[in-house]
Amino acid sequence: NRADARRIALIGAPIEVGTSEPGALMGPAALRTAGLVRTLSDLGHTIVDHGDVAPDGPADGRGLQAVAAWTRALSRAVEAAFAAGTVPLAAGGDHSLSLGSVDGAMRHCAREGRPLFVLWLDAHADFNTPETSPSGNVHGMPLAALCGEPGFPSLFAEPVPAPLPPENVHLFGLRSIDAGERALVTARRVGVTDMRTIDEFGVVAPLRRVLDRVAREGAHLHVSLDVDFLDPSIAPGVGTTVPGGATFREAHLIMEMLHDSGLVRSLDVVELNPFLDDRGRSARVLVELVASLFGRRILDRPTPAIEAVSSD
Ligand code: EXY
Ligand code: MN
Ligand code: MN
Ligand code: MN
Repeated sequence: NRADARRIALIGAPIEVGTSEPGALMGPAALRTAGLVRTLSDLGHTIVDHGDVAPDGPADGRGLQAVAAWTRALSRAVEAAFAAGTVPLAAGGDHSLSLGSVDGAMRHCAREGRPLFVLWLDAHADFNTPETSPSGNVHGMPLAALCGEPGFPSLFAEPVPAPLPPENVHLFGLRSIDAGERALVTARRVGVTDMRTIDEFGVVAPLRRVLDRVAREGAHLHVSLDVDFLDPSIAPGVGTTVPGGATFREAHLIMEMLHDSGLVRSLDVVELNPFLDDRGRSARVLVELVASLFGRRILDRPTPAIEAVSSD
């Protein structure tokens, strides 16, 4: 029985109305097939699979109305998971699902009187509005909607919580951004660790700064992991691959650091498209990464501080 044993609520969110590339609705099934539940329970956690959420209202066609129906349903499921004292793990599904999971986390945090901080591991900024979006795909817009940018129809259930402060969002792994969202990300002072920064400084120093701030502010940390954060060579199963992504080792180290921080309260795994995958490879990589985030480690002892590593 591990000291850091958690109770985890797996919530499938087979959403693909936010993207123009079909297949993401198979994501939750592929993560289950790749052994997500067994892997986490073998680590000593209690994990309950709540099955897939169903949209609350008509969700035909692509676009914001359909996304709103999923958002309301997922937000409720995530809020209920928090209320039950579990860690919600939302398995997608395209990235529009984070409208629901982050909305649920915002409601939970409002009740607890704690700030919410969102770490967005993604090649993209997902900060378009209906006006700036070049594609009209809602999976490129969730952060703008969550941060209260104008131009969206009502997506959230009443009463709508106060918007997420954009300074409490950190984009990590960014390497593809549209002109309109670049202007917004800059103007709103969204935190960014782009690939240029990672190339120069690695993942450790930038992530430590983020985690230190979350700890200092006593904030609730929500992590949203988009498959396209990873390099397409290790995770081809996603509709929006961008070259030059995180290596397995970088991603793995990030997950270990997140675990060791003890700060993660909720997680999304999004954009897995099994129809585009190569014999389940991407699903398996994701399960490995989630396992590391939940405490799988090579040795059963903490990583020593560098001063303590003996030279002989
Ligand atoms: N920025 C592009 C758009 O808005 O269409 C691409 C967005 C892809 C979003 C993926 C999920 O991260
Ligand atoms: Mn994304
Ligand atoms: Mn909490
Ligand atoms: Mn992306």
